[in-house]
Amino acid sequence: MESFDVGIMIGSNSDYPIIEESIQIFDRFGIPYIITITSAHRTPQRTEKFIKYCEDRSVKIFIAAAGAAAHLPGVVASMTNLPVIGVPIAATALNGIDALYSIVQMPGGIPVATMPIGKAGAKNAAIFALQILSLANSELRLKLNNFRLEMKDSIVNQAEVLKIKNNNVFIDF
Ligand code: RP5
Repeated sequence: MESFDVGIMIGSNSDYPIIEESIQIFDRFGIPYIITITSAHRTPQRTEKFIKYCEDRSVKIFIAAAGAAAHLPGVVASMTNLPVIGVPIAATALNGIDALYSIVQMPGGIPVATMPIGKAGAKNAAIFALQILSLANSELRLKLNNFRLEMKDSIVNQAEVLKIKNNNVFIDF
């Protein structure tokens, strides 16, 4: 049977452009994932079925992204003992604050690791998942270290460019 490391759920097709940030990270790191659309409110039985499907295929972490009254991550967390990462999406007039509050305020005992609203949250959800997976995977840990170094180099390069633009008045050290 095929196996995956991460199971991803989005509440609607309209959430897909946000969760693409997670997918790009998993593709870059070569991590096998499986993704579906399922809603806590509109398709609760489908959500439960997908969790079981993933657990049977060695999934180790779930990512659930949803907007509005975003109960998907909490409902997933209620149905599994695997770690659940929640991504709030801006889908209503409340711009994601509704989803953030829905996801972050879990009752004691059923945790959801809540990420920032939107694309940064989707990206961080994937990186956080990689960090968990890297606890048992030294090769992945090395890749994550290199990823950090690339980010560091990019900031140092930005500072260098700004310094040149400002006739070296901009202070770098
Ligand atoms: C949530 O409602 C979904 O996660 C989505 O973010 C939002 C709007 O869904 P659609 O009306 O686009 O299906 O359940």
